[in-house]
Amino acid sequence: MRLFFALWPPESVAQALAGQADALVRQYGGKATRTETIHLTLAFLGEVDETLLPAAIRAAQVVRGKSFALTIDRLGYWRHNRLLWAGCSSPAEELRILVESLREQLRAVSICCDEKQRFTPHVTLVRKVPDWQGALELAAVEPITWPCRSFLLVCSRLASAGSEYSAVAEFSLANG
Ligand code: 2AM
Repeated sequence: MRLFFALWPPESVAQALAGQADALVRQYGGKATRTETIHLTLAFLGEVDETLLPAAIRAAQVVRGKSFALTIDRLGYWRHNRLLWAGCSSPAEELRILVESLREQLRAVSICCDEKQRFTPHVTLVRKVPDWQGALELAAVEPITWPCRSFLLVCSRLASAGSEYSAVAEFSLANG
């Protein structure tokens, strides 16, 4: 099964981000992320044998993260995978601690996650942007506040309409 840990936005935040995605598609083309699949990946495990699922859940239960709020206030473009994304000009420190702690706990039970690249918190809004030569840093956006009180372990399946995600487990973040 294909697994990843992610923050999932409350409905109002998902709607606001979907509005951004639609505006970007009108301007640049590409394929907007469906509202119900908008998320921020914390750790991507990839294809994992089902027998490792209990260990992945236990690893996340050990993480003692604190709740926090993200301010989504910038847009970026990655040319290598033709993604337009939304992110934070100053991500909450609690997010960095959460990701480090989660990855450490996963390593402790020998579950690998993609750590080759530096963690850049991002929400993919548009995929398959057609040959765009524009700037990689886009204009700032009206800030969206995203309260984060839990994170999810998510299973991803490829369907005809794109990836379908289902939550496998939810992990609370303590009040800050
Ligand atoms: P993306 O939005 O930047 O494509 C489910 O596929 C989630 O895992 C997506 O948020 C995706 O990030 C992320 N993901 C997919 N492949 C990945 C990889 N090799 N390394 C890190 N994250 C990945």
